[in-house]
Amino acid sequence: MSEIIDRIADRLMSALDKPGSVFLYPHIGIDGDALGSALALALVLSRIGVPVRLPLDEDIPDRLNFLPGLDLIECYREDLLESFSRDQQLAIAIDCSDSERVGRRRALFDLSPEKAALDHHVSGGESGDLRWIDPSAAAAGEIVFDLITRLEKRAGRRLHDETTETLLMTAIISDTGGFVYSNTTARTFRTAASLMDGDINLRRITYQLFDMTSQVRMRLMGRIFTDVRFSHEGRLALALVGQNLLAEHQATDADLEGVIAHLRNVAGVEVAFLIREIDNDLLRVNIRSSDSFNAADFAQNYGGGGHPKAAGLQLRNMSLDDAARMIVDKAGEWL
Ligand SMILES: [Mn+2]
Repeated sequence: MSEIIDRIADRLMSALDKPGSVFLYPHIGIDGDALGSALALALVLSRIGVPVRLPLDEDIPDRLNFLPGLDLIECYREDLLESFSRDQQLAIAIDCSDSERVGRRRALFDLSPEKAALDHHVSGGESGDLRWIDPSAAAAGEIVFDLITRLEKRAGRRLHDETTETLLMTAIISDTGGFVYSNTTARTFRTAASLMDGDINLRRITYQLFDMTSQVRMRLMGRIFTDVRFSHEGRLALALVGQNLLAEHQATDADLEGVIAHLRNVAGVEVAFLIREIDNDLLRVNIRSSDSFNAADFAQNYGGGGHPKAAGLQLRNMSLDDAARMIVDKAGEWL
């Protein structure tokens, strides 16, 4: 199947002789893998001389603000559609496989005369032509690393430097939780080992991605954790976050990141729920579980979805307390 990635490398080399630029589309809700992979590829392409553009329509999360190469990003707005589109010869979805996950950039992506994808999600669909979907890769960063290796052969010179190595290492560390998730393979370590031959500040990356917190976040977590409800002999954990709690702490949704993982990590807990009040008639429920509880199936009963161990759903016209009671009852039946 690696001939597809060779074909993508050939197509990128041929971009040198064609009018217009190659546009890169990391997915929305951008994370370390999507952004690190897109920036690394953008830098390498510009090093070869291929005109490349990286339009984004969201802010970079604080955690990723340390990444090198952020100046390559262009702010995309809908009123720029025509001028951007005129310059586009090839659109590449990165860490996603089609226009579904590119948000407001979708119209621009769909207008591209040619499309490609570099993705590792199982839901990415079939590989083909310029679509390389490789679910055995732990991160899109592994795929981009392979692609850059092929571009180096064609260009006849080294294209990596400290910057691209840091970016791809960030991508891989981000999606493997620092080489601890079950998606981590021997190939992940081989790729990481090659990247480590360069000059990478590993601790900086892991601090930024996982350990860095804020005073706001710390106090907010303290409040949430104090009021966690455990039930069913400690097999179920549930936390509630009302609108006023975030307001009181001048916190945002982003400050809730990681809360549910802590709940799930409590010994004996098989399923954890975080119910967040979005507004007066909308609640968002996040679910994390162990093997014994299929979170995706549970969520589907309420029109939600996700993965077996991480899923979500929304509830309308229900108070936080009513929702808590219902979830505890229904999930209790499942346990
Ligand atoms: Mn990814």
